[in-house]
This record gives sequence, structure tokens and C-alpha cells, in this order.
Amino acid sequence: MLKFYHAPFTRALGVFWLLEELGVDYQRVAIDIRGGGAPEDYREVQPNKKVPAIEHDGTVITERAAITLYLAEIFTDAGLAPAVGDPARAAYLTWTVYNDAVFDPVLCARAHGLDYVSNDYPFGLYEDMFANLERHLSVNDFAAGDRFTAADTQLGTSIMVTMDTMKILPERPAFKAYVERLRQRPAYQRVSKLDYELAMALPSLET
Ligand SMILES: N[C@@H](CCC(=O)N[C@@H](CS)C(=O)NCC(=O)O)C(=O)O
Repeated sequence: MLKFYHAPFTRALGVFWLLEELGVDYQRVAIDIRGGGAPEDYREVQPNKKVPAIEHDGTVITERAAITLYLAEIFTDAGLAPAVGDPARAAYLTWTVYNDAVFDPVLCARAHGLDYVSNDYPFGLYEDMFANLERHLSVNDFAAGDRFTAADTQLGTSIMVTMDTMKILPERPAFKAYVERLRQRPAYQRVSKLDYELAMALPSLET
């Protein structure tokens, strides 16, 4: 049994997409994080009351990078996790973690106008992150090189949301080409439509 704790229009999107790419059966559990926040008893699943989280055969896994690596390796037949010994594994691991440890906090800091020096924060400077990302996607079609992996569900959704929706990440040809490649994937198209429909059904987001 696989449960996916989720809310639409959130950082859960990448895991939602990954579950569809893997083609596995899962049960979606809606967590209302808006308004007053998630119910207190959700802390038993996710101590910080954040989404996403998953529960697989009674074991809870939290944090997007951990969830991503876990799912892609448990459901290895889908071929979305470069195996130990595969040269693509280094970039696969690096970009899955970089997404949460550097990309996301750097953009949050920028969105909130945080003025800081690199050494004071583990995620470093926006300029360094931006240059690294642009350099990488200018010479690689995907996060792990020339093929789609689970890392792209995370990095891809992060870029889509911050560049296209939030407009914090400036557009660059390499970023636009990357997200266009990802948007061709049927699993992404399914999830993006469903996520939107779920969001529109929320009382707080109805138009
Ligand atoms: N470090 C977490 C962050 C997840 C996160 O920030 N989720 C937000 C939604 S985008 C959330 O659940 N916020 C609800 C809250 O903080 O009350 C992860 O990567 O899984």
C-alpha cells in the first residue's frame, strides 16, 4: 500500500508527477495546508506538517529528495534511477538534492529580499546557483545527462513554478527548452491537469 500525502499547487507536484511516471498504484490523501494549516495530527506523518509525504507498506518517508530517491529505487523497473556504477548516477543524486538544498532556498531568499553573504548560509548565493543551473542545462537535456530520470520531476517542477508561475527565476533559453521537453511527457500532462482541477476545487482557490 502506497499513500501520497498531498495538496495541490504545492511542492508536492514533483512527487505527484513521479508517481504517475512510475505507473504504480497509490492512494492520494488530501492535506489541507491552507487557511489554518494542516491538522495537528498530520505531524505524526510529517513532523513539520508539510507536503509531500508518502507511506509505503507502513513506512513513512518525508522530504522530496528522499521520497524521490526512495520511490525511483523501490520501483526500479521504471528505469528512472541510474543504478550504482552508472556514470549518470552522480548527476542524478546531485541535482535531486541540489534542488531542495540550494535551488529552492536560494529562490526563497531572493523572493523575500534576504541580504546575506554566501558563507552564512549553506545554500550560498543566487548568482552561483543561477550560473550552475544555466551551465548544466545548456549542455545537458536532463538533470542527469541525456535521459529523463526521477531528478527531473523535482528540478523540472521547481523551474516551471519559479520561472513560469512565480516569475522569480529569469527565463533563459536553456531553462525554457528543458521545461518544454518535460512538458511533452504524458505523465506530466496528466498530473498538471489533475493538480489544477484539485486546486480549483478548493474553497480558498475557487475562481
Ligand atoms: N522540505 C520540504 C518542504 C515542503 C514544503 O515546503 N511544503 C509546503 C507546500 S509548498 C507546505 O507543506 N507548507 C505548509 C506549511 O508550512 O504549513 C520538502 O522538500 O518536502
